[in-house]
Amino acid sequence: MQEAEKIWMNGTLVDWADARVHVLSHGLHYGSSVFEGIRAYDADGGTAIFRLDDHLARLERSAAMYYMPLPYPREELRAAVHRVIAANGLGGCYIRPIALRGYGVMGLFPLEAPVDVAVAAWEWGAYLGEESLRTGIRAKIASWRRIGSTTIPATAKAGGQYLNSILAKIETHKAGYEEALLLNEAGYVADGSGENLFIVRDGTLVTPPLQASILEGITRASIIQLAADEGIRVIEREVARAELYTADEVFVTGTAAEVCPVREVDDHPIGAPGPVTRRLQDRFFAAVAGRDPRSAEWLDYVEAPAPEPASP
Ligand code: PPE
Repeated sequence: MQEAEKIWMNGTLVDWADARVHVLSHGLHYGSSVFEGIRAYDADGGTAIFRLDDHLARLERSAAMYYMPLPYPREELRAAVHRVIAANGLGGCYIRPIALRGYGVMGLFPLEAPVDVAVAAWEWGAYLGEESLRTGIRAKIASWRRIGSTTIPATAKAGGQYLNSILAKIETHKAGYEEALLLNEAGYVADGSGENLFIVRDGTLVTPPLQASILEGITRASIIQLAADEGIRVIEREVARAELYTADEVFVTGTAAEVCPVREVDDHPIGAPGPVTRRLQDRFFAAVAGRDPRSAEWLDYVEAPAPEPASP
């Protein structure tokens, strides 16, 4: 990974190499952490963080789901994100806030463990490969099913649940594909290992609903809004596996993956990237780059760091 210099950890900026936790931290053993992925973009007018407040709200909901008190209020975490970007002199970057059950207790009852919070940021280019956004990716349905919501709530973004995505990702990577798509326990399409999914059928955008065991993606919500704005009909409904093979277009969305066309599913070619995907990609990338006043409220501009006091 591309290292930066400083990480915000439990209230202060520390050197990248010093942002450590104890090997007996609860979160490491049992996956008891919650996290976010946020992007900032080199926008007209400075470095712009995309939907920061929505990401921090989701972090709070994820923590609440696991009875984890976040020791820092939203305003402080918001300031931490700004501080990390400014201190590292970053423009476009990926931001990873994480809260984990820390060191102090073992065993499955976690409520006595302290909660550690960190915010890191670094440069992270195209998640699914340099060419992916232009030419699309090859995806395969994994044999592993998405964890059902009666097992682990899909709407909370918690560390442990990613073991499910990791198995799916390794399996499809070994088979030579760029991304794994997962079906839910009922056999309908849920999402990608780290993205939500959309198909286009006869000009209508279709995406699995929250009940399909998906993460409530912020990029997904943005695309739904942009599509509605473009006059494109959007339906949230169950999607059958075979619909992917005959769809006019398929694309995936996520903070890391952005808006990425899928050009093949299970070796069925799909005409990618199609006109609807292109239109929504254009709207999305204009919005994140501060080139569309209609989406201005989605951006938080990073204030330049305060100048160092002059030494006497
Ligand atoms: N589904 C899953 C399973 C998922 O992990 C993500 C984000 C999404 C949907 C899209 O959500 P949103 O980012 O709010 O639009 N995946 C994050 C982690 C990626 C990683 O490799 O780490 C991300 O994109 O930041």
